[in-house]
Amino acid sequence: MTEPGFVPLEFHEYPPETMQQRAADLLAELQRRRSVREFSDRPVPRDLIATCIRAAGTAPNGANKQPWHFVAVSDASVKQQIRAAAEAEERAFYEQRAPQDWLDDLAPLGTTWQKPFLEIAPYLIVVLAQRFERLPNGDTSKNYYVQESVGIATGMLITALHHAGLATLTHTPSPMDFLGKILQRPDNERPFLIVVTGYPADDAQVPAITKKPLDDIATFV
Ligand code: IYR
Repeated sequence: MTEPGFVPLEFHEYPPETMQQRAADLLAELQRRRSVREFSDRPVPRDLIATCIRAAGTAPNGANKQPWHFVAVSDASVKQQIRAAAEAEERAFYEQRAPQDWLDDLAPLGTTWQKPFLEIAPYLIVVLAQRFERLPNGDTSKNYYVQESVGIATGMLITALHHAGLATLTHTPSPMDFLGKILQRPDNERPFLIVVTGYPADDAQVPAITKKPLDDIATFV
């Protein structure tokens, strides 16, 4: 491969007060983000989803391999298949597999095996992690820090969708191999999670839970 070389950094410097204001504004916006489980079926423009996926694709990642793929599902029959397969796994989880302490931890969230939002929400963005890359000549090429890279990209996707004015839910049916099959994804990809997105239902409610204070989550040395 030819070396891409180097270009000057495009860096925006702000006055210190502006920096503080920008940080506080973003904090306030992110504090309004909640995981939503009651969605409206109101449509969302495909271009909006595409722009948010492009934002996710700017994430820092191992050796710039960009080891992710996003499948934005709006097709009703594909959503129906995903719901049916996810509910089968979730039912086994809630009724058999989950240890009691896990169920106790989930109780305040009010979750059950039923996932109607998988059909109601206009978009299910399935995030897939590419464990390695398949080159056009059939060779494989290594990817690095795949979980970290895809996790960061997913965080940026959720932030972009929230910033654009959409509600999201990170949904992790387990196991979720069925997603690769339904979506006919290649064997180098593993489903990472589903970002359910759309407008919230008019009467949507969220659990009365809070975030830890700064002192609990940060230490300055
Ligand atoms: N995947 C299940 C269970 C679940 C697990 C955790 I950890 C959560 O924070 C929420 C749900 C489900 O989606 O219901």
